[in-house]
Amino acid sequence: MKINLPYAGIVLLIGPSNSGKSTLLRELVKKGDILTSEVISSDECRILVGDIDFIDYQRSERDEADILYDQYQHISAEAFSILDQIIQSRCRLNKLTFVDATHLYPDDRKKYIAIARANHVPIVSIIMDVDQNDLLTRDKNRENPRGIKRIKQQYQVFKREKRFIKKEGYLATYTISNSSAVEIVRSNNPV
Ligand code: DTP
Repeated sequence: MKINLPYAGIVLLIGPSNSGKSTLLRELVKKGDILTSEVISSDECRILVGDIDFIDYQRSERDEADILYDQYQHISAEAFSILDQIIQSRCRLNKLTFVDATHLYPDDRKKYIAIARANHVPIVSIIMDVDQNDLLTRDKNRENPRGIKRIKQQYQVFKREKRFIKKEGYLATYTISNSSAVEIVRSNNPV
């Protein structure tokens, strides 16, 4: 699939855990289609501010799970605050930025549509549409599995949301399930 990208703005990856967002972006960097500095990921921002990218609170007993959940929420809030500031700066500098996070809930996506509008740059979405069974199989083989419950919850939200995404105001929306078939075409026109 050919994906046309603007010169500057935001490229929002959308998909549950294990849908291959980071893998796709890594492949594009490796092919030389995009720069490492053009990718900003919520996991990396969590590590930058809180030393971890994931806390598996769902596997703990109730009291401990509550504490771990709170910890994860605090780290995530700080991580997204940094992430959003970097995106805003990059938009002001007329740079292109790929945002690697799940963006499953409408408010998560609206925030970036608003940032793009406020900075007069376009926003494009890339939906990673992968079957639940594949998501679960990939989770089992992953170094830090996100857990069956979490993947199933995320998939339910994704299934409900995906039909609305196209109408949210993106310059273009691309749906992909196989990252190896992606061809990137970038605009050279800075206006
Ligand atoms: P998260 O939101 O949890 O960071 P993601 O970025 O959507 O997840 P990753 O690209 O990090 O997903 O991939 C998670 C795991 O799935 C990893 O072990 C690699 C595997 N994976 C990703 N894409 C594919 C694919 N196309 N085929 C097989 N396995 C894949």
